Amino acid sequence: SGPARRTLEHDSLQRTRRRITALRGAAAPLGTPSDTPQRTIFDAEHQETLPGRKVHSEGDQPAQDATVNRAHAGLGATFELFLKVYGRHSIDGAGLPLNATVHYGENYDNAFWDGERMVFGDGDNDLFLDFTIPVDVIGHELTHGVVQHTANLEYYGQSGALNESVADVFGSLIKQYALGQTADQADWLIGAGLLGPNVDRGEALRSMKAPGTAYDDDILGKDPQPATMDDYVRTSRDNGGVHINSGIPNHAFYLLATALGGNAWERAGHIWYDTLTGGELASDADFKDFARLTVEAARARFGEGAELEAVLKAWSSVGVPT
Ligand code: ASN
Ligand code: ZN
Repeated sequence: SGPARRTLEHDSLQRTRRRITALRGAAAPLGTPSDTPQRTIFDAEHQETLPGRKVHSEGDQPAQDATVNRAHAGLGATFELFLKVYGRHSIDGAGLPLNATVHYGENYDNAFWDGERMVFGDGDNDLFLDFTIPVDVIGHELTHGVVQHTANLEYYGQSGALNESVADVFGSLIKQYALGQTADQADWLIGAGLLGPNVDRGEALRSMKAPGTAYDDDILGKDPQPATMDDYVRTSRDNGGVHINSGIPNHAFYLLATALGGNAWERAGHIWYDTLTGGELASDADFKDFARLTVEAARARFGEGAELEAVLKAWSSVGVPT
């Protein structure tokens, strides 16, 4: 007995602990969420019943179904951006498992976040193709989950357009991060590759660079998005134009990111992320409230400098006061 023996026992205990740790894999301190996603993909088999049949779990071999694999990969790309760039563990910041349902409905021309999961239609192959094709659309839907767990922006009017815009901003950043594109290299389109053969004068669902120009077609008509407050659309349709007036904050982000240059997810993305998660953004915030908070976020993170100047200029260019 004595000190020598205690040391031996201690060393042996440490070795055992190290072995257990090695066997278990990543040793996260208690309470720290995992740095890897927990993804599950369900198949609605063309019904509109959720969640559908479980067809793929984390760690499984790739599926036979390319749609399932795209959903799995897109959730992974989104998880990675939020974790590696912003230090956020999944949708709720605490490692929430990510669930997605594919093949929802018959010829279903949309994708959505239902409060608990991402849901993707196959499209009708005429207007739209499979909604898992564009990674920015997957990122958009998952970001609706992040918004729900943070500012919880009400899905109506300007707060709803901000909810939509934040989903587009991070959707686009996920694509840019995955492709390693700088702000100048990015296409700033949402849903490129999604439009079917019948939308012959369109390239995407929305353009952050040039809102109002993503498509111009006999069937869908003209992309109704404004780029500035001069063209703000007052409507009761679309929850008060949430997918329409989102063009304005979308364009402000585009102007900021391209003015700063480099990787948009770094400085511009951080300012938006801080605004969304900083605890000051009210659920009924309007464009002006959001813009003011981006100014404060830029100042808090980067001080009085180029970032702050660029944020002020971006909002002023789209006609939103700060
Ligand atoms: N794809 C749309 C969206 O995520 C669905 C909707 O209108 N909520 O915004
Ligand atoms: Zn949306």
